Amino acid sequence: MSKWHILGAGSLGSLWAARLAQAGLQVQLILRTPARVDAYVQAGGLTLVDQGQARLYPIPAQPTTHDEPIRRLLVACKAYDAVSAVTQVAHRLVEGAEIILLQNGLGSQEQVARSVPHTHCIFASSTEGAFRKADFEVVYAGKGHTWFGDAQGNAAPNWLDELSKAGISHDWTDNILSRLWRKLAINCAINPLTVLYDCRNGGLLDHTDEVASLCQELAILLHRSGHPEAAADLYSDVVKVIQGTANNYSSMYQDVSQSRRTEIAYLLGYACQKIDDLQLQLPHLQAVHLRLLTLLKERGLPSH
Ligand code: NAD
Ligand code: KPL
Repeated sequence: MSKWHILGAGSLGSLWAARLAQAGLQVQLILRTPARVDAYVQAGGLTLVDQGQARLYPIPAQPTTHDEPIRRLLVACKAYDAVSAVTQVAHRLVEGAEIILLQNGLGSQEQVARSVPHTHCIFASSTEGAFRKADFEVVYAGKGHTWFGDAQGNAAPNWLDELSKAGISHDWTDNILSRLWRKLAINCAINPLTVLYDCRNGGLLDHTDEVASLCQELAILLHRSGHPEAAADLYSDVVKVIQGTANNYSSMYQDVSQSRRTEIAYLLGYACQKIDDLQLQLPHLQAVHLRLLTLLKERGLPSH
């Protein structure tokens, strides 16, 4: 049984680490620097708050500079940090090591796969919800599901059984890119508008014409990008997500309101780059992208 090395002890990384450790699996956290490891040791481990109950998990942690070889790596950084984080441990990855990429959106997965060609990358698309309450303390906010797949068409790995043992709801798909595109499209139809209208997801029910125009253009983009199945019933699904999460603030809204860097380059930015590459004219998407970039600039936040 390979050890689970987890790169990044933020929201999702901690959620995964705690559940795998609880199932008796070998877990090793990898933190940015020796100073972060010292702070982690001071905290006594990771705390996961699930249904109001806090539990401490004293999972071992090591810095990226450690020399232990890595056979299985779960990358739990933001999309914009994924390549640089993986590069920091590239020398530790054995030939054929498995890398599981939890990043939202598209673009970072290909960047990572290109940067470590001696490994085998598996992409994931997750609807789990977790947020950081404090350093090394994470709240499990909403149970979701994670899809895994191999864009190169390789068969499902045998560690999926370990996820079942850890109670991590999942499935394998032969078309992970289509799943990632579908989630990207849903995020592109909701997240930027919540920032621009300064509202919860439910506030978009007052702007359904604009949501519908974005969905129409996203469906064209999905078809032209080779993922027509990801376009099916997009608008009705987006409205269901808006209604089902009406009281929530989108992840992009939360990032902007807390002056944190967003993952825009891997969501709407990725979609607009694809529109340019395909020489399409999808004016609503392009206009929302520009409005969002302007807003980020005004707030002093990066556009990438
Ligand atoms: P997060 O910011 O809570 O955690 C990222 C962690 O990575 C941080 O602790 C950061 O310090 C660490 N990190 C960055 N660079 C590093 C490096 N070089 N070495 C070691 N650690 C490093 O982010 P998150 O919310 O867990 O999101 C991770 C990814 O999962 C994102 O792409 C996000 O969109 C996606 N996602 C998150 C959720 C969620 O509910 N949080 C749900 C679905 C998908
Ligand atoms: O995934 C989301 C996000 O906020 O990033 C949605 C589905 C829009 C829910 O808020």
